[in-house]
Amino acid sequence: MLKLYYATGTCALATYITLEEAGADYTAERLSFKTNQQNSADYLAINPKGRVPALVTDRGVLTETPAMLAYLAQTFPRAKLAPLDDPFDFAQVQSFNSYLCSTVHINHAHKMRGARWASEESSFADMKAMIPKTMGACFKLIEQKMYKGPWVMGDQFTICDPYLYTLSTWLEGDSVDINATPKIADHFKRMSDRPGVRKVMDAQKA
Ligand SMILES: N[C@@H](CCC(=O)N[C@@H](CS)C(=O)NCC(=O)O)C(=O)O
Repeated sequence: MLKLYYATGTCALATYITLEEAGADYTAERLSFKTNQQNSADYLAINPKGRVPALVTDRGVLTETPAMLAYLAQTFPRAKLAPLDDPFDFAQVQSFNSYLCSTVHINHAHKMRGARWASEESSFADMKAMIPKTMGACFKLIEQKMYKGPWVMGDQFTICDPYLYTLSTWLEGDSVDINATPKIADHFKRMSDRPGVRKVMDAQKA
């Protein structure tokens, strides 16, 4: 059975939702960032990066969201969560998810995790002040140039959708108005109504 390590309000939500959408048999264990559990000896033995998510499989531990999402799409092909038999289409899925991971998520991280890149208080303030601009610009680019509709990749719901939804949940806290990107606002609403998404959001609150 698969086991997901997650914390609430984090990028781990994308993998959590995808486990549901895939119909996977899994358990989920919540870590507390308040107590810095991601850096506890027990958790570092699972994921030495000290980050969530981590997915324990029967072959070993996987980290990095795009890798986990692709693994789930390939492991549960009947859920049709990616165009697995078309190398170009699959690469487009990976391209979208890589952008979320390597650019959008990193912009967001400048709010709480500035100490990764600087040590002066003034640097933190400067980084935080940039977030509405950088996150807003990323979401505009997604809306105008990347999003196909009605799902991210077009007619097929894919592993891009839970990931975009997850990062969209951060917009309000980042002072970005989701309604400035109407297609993504509509995507957010439709994702929120999916039974799997509701189940995961409720489980996170419990
Ligand atoms: N590239 C990784 C990023 C993982 C990551 O940075 N996770 C954050 C939560 S969104 C975390 O665990 N932060 C804890 C910390 O920095 O101490 C992925 O996409 O899975």
